[in-house]
Amino acid sequence: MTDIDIASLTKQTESVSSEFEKDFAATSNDLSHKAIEDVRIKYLGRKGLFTAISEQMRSVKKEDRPEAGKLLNSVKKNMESKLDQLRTLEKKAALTAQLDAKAYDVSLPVAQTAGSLHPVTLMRRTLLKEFRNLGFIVYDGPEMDLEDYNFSALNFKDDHPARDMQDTFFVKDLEKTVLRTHTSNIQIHAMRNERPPMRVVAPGRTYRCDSDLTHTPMFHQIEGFIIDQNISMADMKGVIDTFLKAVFGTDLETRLRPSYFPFVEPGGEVDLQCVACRGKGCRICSHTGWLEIGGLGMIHPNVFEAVDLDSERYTGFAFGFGIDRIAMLKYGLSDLRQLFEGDQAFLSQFPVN
Ligand code: FA5
Repeated sequence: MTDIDIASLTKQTESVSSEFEKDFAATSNDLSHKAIEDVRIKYLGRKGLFTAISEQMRSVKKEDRPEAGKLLNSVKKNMESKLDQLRTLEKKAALTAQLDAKAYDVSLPVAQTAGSLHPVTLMRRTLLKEFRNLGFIVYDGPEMDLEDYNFSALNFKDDHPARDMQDTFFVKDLEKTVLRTHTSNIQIHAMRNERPPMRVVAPGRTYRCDSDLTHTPMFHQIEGFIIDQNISMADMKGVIDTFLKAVFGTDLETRLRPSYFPFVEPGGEVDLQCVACRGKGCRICSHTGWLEIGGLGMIHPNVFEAVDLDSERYTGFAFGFGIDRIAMLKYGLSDLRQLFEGDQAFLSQFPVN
């Protein structure tokens, strides 16, 4: 094979580069994923024009090789960076087209758009109405709280995995402070402020490092508990059955199964039949036919001790349900994250009140 000198290699790359620049300009004016891919394949593909030149490297005269290497590298870098530019332009154009297709007329008079309530607001109101009917008072409390309220007083040991950075948002520069991972912190606030008999519900925002079809990093829970003398699991089952029937009627099956939470003993979880597949098993319910909506149980004596209540004298039960999950099931949503995308077309399907 005859040796190739640097002059001949330079000539070839100039010719291919100039053709590439023409294709680059033409594709910039007519962007599509396919057009960009075609340019890439034409030059950098297995049988591409640039690839063919770089394959001649083996035949370049030994003394010309360092210079030839430099030349080919810089041509290739230029091509790759221009292809990246085209990809960015294509993404921008797609986004603009998407926004244009959903253009809102911001000059429309307010009276013509009735507005609607967010599904989570609708569900929170439904739940609060039912619990008020059952004699509960509504309590509020901090979303950013001390670990003591969120974990320690609730009988979470220091090495409990929920305290891990992977699950919990810790507040930077504020020692022992977290975004509450559940509304159970309200149990401690309420029990330290009031004395039994108590019948409390507390809805609110909660936070965890979580995101998939049935989890969002910010979500809503409703906590509830009753403390008095002689409160039993039968009372707990009565309250839970009543509120589930009020929300879902007899439409969906529910089940109660044992589970562990450090602040209750015994503890359990409530599952609702998956609305999407009616219990057959699908992607949304991880093929189990059920979706978990919350936890519950009899309040642990260690919790009473942490708030100076006599656990010989008082008993109680507590529960914590995901409001968004209940809304998801009630309104038949296939992805919980829809609730927080702010899509007006989705939100306007819900009633005004
Ligand atoms: C708790 O948070 C307990 N505090 C519940 C409890 C209260 C148990 C009182 C006993 C007594 P859990 O981690 O399972 O439990 O969450 C409760 C519910 O919140 C879940 O069933 C689910 O409906 C909802 N939930 C949890 N994480 C998310 C999330 N990332 N996105 C949306 N909903 C969630």
